[in-house]
Amino acid sequence: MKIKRVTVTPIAFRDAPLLNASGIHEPYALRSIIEVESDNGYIGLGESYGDAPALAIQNAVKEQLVGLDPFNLNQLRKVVQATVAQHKPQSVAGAELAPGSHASKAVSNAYSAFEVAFLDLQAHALNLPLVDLLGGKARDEVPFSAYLFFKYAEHIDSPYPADSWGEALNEEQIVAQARRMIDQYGFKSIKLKAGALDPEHEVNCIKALHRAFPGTPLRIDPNGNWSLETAVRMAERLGDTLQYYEDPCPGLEGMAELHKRTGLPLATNMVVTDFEEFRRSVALGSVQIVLADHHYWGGLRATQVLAHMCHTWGLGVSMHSNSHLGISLMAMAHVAAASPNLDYACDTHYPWQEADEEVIKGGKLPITGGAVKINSTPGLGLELDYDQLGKLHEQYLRCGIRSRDDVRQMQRYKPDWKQLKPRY
Ligand code: GKR
Ligand code: MG
Repeated sequence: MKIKRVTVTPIAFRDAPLLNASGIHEPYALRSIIEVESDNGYIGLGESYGDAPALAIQNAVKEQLVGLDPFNLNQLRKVVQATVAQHKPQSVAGAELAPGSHASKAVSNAYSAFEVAFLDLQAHALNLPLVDLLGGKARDEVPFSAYLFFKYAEHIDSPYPADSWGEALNEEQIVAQARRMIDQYGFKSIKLKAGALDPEHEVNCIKALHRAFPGTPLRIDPNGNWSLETAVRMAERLGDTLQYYEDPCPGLEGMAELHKRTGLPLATNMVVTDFEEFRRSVALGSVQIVLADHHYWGGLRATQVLAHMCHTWGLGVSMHSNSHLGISLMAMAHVAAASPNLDYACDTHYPWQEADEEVIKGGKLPITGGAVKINSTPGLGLELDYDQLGKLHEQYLRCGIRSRDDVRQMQRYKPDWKQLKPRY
């Protein structure tokens, strides 16, 4: 079996005005949809970053994959390494919260983008679900967490009609957002994206969630936007309400000190983003839970290695997410299903994506009882809807956004706004 066609299609889909430490989401999120087709008619799918630097590398790699054996992942890695060495990518300004946009992650990002498609193709050719190529199912369904955001009711200059979630800036609105997500998807854990408003207010919102959903595991994630002193003070106010405290303050040293002073379990997708940072974190005792993400950790197999390392060092594993569609959701679910110790509910932005903007046949994937089911259809079990792909590609061409920049977007609302690290 040889690869005969590879396509990379950039797409843009509507994204809500969600607030975070770097500012606010732009009206469209970018992704790339990858198809790898073999000479005997199988197609493997992948979904990855759609920012300009990531796309440039994916496009340069794709040309070199025709003729390759889709089982030869070492060859894929060689092609990716050589291509990145030629491209010398720059980091995208204003996207610090999207670890995949860091230049240092270029090899692992691009490798992962194609590895998922190669594995999907392999699994189709073998008539097996992808999870079987990762060692088989450790669980039949993968739990995800409700992912709450402070948000405005609509984007500046109303590029399209407001989303149906409405404004969420106060306790009542955040509790209502959680209630709607739980009613609709059955989530059994809740994460609140913080670092956007006053920390005392954000902690009050966690307390309101604690009162409204007693017994539900809660997490707060200020994306390193609180100083160590603020994170300690908020920890005192939070008491034992949290399942874990995600990236409250910056840096491996800061997190280590915070853990020493509070004893709280700390999770991260910011200070441990590769195996070198993992090593330093273990030496310092910085974090107790690592949030995996196959998109920048170097694919599904590397994510399993990470999970295994966490097991070896007695750390927990959970999963990070950025705005994404169904191919990413299913890839996350398959690797989580195949990783026995990935047993915290994973993050997902999927509920924020509109029902009419999925690229896979049949529309948005179901999340029921808070979980995604792994079924036994070959590969990821997905096919592209080419009308939808065309529509979202047209939207990409029209929207004018080429790299995520939450800082610049916030400056459209507040011209004097500056990113400070940490702000509080
Ligand atoms: O989409 O605003 C967002 C998130 O803040 C995202 O950029 C982060 O990478 O979800 C992420 C996180 O858990 O830190
Ligand atoms: Mg996070």
